[in-house]
Parts: sequence; C-alpha cells; structure tokens
Amino acid sequence: MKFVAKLSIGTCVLAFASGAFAAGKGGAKPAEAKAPEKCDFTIEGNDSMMFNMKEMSAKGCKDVSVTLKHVGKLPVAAMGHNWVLIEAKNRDAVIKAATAAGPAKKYHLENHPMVIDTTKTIGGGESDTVKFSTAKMKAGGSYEFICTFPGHVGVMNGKFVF
Ligand SMILES: [Cu+2]
Repeated sequence: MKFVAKLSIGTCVLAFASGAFAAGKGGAKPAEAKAPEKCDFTIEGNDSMMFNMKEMSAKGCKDVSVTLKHVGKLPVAAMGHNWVLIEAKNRDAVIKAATAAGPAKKYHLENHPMVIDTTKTIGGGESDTVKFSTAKMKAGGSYEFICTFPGHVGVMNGKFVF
C-alpha cells in the first residue's frame, strides 16, 4: 500500500517535470504537453441542414481522421454536405470558390490553397473519410469546419480547436 502511494507521487512529479520541459520558454501549463485524447472524429450531417457537432478539439494531434456521415435520405443535389477544414478568416473566399465550382463538381474544392482538407460532397446514406497531417497548422490558430453546399455555411459550421 505504501509502495503504491509512493509510486504514484513519483509518476506525478515525473509527468510534471517532462511537461514543464516540453513547454519550454513559453511557460505553458504542463497539462498542455500531455498526449491528445482524441484524433479520430465522426460527424453527422442530416436532412435538416445540420451538423451534430459545433466543436471538435484536436489539440496535440499529429494526424487527424474525420468521417462525415450523411444520416439523411435526400440526394446530394438537394441536400449535399461536406466537411471542409479552413482558417476561419478564409470562410467567405472558400464559399465563393465552392459556389463557383458549381453543381457539376458538387461544390467540392479539390486542392484549393485555402482548404486544409475536405471530404467529398455526399448525399443521404453516404459517408466519406479524410485523414490529414496537422504539420502545417498552428497551435491556437483560428480554424473552423464548414459545409460549402450553397446556403449551408450559416448553420453548418463549427470550431476546430487545435
Ligand atoms: Cu451541407
């Protein structure tokens, strides 16, 4: 019993020490140095033009996987959804580009410089997964996920905490 107590205190001190070391000159709290809790996400879009999440937190994730599931029944032409990760400041420009891409491309942006990653645009019953590296993202940056289908971004958006 005594040994166990001693060991856990030791582990605590060690965790604090390595956290402080990793935080470096910035003086960040040791808690921020711990391993991320979750880097795989599943988000749903529905026939009522809604995502089922307003925020995703991927702090500390080196690689992220996001699966978008369209849980509705409407076809892509009527109620298409996608999950597009961007810097919040680029929202208007990205929406403009997606709208310009038009219905033939399902308002999907392939290799757009302002798009960090994007699923395909999908209809009811479909799903799509993206996996991306966060190497070029800045911790504490202002990121969001949106749906670029026309008229959806006003409600279909959320914060992507990194
Ligand atoms: Cu949508």
